[in-house]
Amino acid sequence: QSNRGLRVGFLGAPFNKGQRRVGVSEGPQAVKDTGIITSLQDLGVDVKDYGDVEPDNNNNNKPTDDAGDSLHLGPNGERHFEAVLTYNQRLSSKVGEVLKDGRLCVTVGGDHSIAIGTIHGHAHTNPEHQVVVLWVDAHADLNSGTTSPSGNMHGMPAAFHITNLSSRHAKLQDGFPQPSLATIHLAYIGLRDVDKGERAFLDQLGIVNYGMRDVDRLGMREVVARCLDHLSPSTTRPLHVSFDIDALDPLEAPSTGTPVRGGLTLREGLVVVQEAWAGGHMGALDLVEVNPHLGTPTDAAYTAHAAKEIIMGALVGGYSQ
Ligand code: B3U
Ligand code: MN
Ligand code: MN
Repeated sequence: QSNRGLRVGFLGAPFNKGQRRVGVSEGPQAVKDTGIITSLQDLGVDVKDYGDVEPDNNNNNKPTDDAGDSLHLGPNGERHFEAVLTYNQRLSSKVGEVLKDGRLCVTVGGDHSIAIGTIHGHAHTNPEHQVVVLWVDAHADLNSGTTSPSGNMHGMPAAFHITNLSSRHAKLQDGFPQPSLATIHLAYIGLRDVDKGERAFLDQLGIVNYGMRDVDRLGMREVVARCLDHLSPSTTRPLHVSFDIDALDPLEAPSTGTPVRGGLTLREGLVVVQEAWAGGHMGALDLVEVNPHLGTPTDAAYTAHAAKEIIMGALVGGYSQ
């Protein structure tokens, strides 16, 4: 199998204000340090590095628990509401730029709040303003300010995109972000730490979600097959994969902000992205929540390596040559 013809754009999103731990803004560099771009080029992929979308200077990219840093709460208690949304507005445009260059857009975070911008950019660049989203995560990231136990916006990005939930979210004055997803255009894999309000949304809206028990019972091949069958990505409705590294078990990916035991093996994570790759129509991929400041340097390198494997699996189906 040749990867000639595959064109990829790499974006770094070193943003950390969607949560409270220092270091997740070093995620893009840690993943790049694995040599992923060279590895892809060695496999015949045309890769362009678009660099990082830098957070505003006046945001300083300080984590939200820094002493003396005002929280700038949103109308429903969202921490750093405006900083998160203005950053994502810029990120959305940049993702659009990469896609208009005819490249599959890979965005490396950063915390998961950056999926507000990546999915927005992907959806609104598409002529039909539509994408389908496969969300791979221990968490549903479906909170609103009122249901969130933490006020952390990395626990909210999915909800901003769902048309039926967006009225629960305040927006920037110019209306950003505009929702683009019907509930049938989102599916989850890997859930095991879902808040009460999130569970209510999943059930009420009938959003397809496969938790760890489903993975145990059905096996990952069946779980992914069902998700892809449900989402049915196509040229008019390309696939966006938003992969939170904490979907993997902490034994596989220890350096992340909110690890939850009992997660996916790296192999299971690879089955998800390889099947998504095999099905075609992937337009964009997020890889988020790698925090190289957490754990030992060995943990950090191990986690970044897992991230590299997941990205390679999604882009070229793995290393098979
Ligand atoms: N659901 C919790 C915890 C959480 C969400 N996403 C992460 N952690 N990474 C919340 O704060 O919304
Ligand atoms: Mn997440
Ligand atoms: Mn998560």
